[in-house]
Amino acid sequence: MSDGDEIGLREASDLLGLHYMTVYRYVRTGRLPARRVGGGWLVRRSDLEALAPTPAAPTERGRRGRPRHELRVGRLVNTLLAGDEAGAWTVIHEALASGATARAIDIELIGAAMREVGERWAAGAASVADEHRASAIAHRLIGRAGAHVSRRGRHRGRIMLGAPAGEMHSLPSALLADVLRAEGFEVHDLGANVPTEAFVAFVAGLDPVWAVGVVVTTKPPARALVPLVRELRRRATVPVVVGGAAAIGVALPLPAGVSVSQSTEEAAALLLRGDGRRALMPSGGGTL
Ligand code: B12
Repeated sequence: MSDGDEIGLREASDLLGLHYMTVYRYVRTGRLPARRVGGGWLVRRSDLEALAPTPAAPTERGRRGRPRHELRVGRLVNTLLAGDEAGAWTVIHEALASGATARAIDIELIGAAMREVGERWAAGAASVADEHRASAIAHRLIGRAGAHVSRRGRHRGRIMLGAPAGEMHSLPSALLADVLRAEGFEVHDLGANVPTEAFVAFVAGLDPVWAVGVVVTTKPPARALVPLVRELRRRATVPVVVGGAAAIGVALPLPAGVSVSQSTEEAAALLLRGDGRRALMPSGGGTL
């Protein structure tokens, strides 16, 4: 018998803004507690709240008054964690269809969803395998969405991105790469854990390079960061922008000509400008 707090899977999927099969998968995998009644399942409304994402920046409003953007991030988190790639793409596709920019898709949607995946993992609500599967799907979503948001025609310059040896997060540069491509740049993203020599030789061989972005996500920043940036400046005299979650508020002994960005927006602006010569660390740690 239902106790009033319980609802069927159809209503639950409607409330979560997810496909029925995604919610069914949650039940079958134990992510959503459920009670079998006759041929169907009942779940508690209160358990649905645990699946809701943390609030994101409000934009337009959805049917139930929750910001549409927040609903999309929530649906993306849920589909990513359920391994529902088709459902995840539907969320991205809807956002593209409503005119979302590369920034909105990559940073505000996929990036926000991956940060939430990290919160769930840190809280023990998602396994390491769930997180790996979500990351793999996120990479493919970025690739598919990229084809829709990249600008065609002659490019404005070439930007190199990558993470130093020891830094295993590749999504941050993949996300920023699409934002820069949408601005008309040719972007080469070397991804995570790039050996110093390989990174420097590649940049030096790709002359002319407009700017290089080096991203660190895990705190403390990978030990290879400083030697990499020094070598980049020594052998390829290009503007270098260091950034990412692990660079925020950190004093790094970096050479002159290297900017340390404190946000995604700032990193994008510095790379697009290509001057990279401004010392940004308020503590004075940005240049030596
Ligand atoms: C997916 C993931 C992984 C995957 C990465 C898969 C991949 N291919 O990228 C795997 C499983 C490999 C992984 C490994 C680890 N992870 Co992890 N991971 C994550 C997770 C869930 C998502 C990362 C992500 O893509 N975020 C989305 C983007 C949008 O986030 P972002 O960092 O803000 O990125 C933006 C900015 O960096 C910005 N940006 C700003 N300035 C600049 C400048 C430049 C030049 C560029 C290019 C970009 C840029 O661009 C991005 C776009 O907006 C995060 C959670 C989180 N909060 O991010 C944890 C997280 C980053 N991981 C964490 C940890 C602890 C680890 C491990 C140490 C776990 C372990 N014990 O092994 C290892 C790290 C190993 C290493 N040495 O690097 C912690 C880090 C905590 C800390 N103190 O640093 C987090 C925050 C999880 C948590 N809540 O604790 N992880």
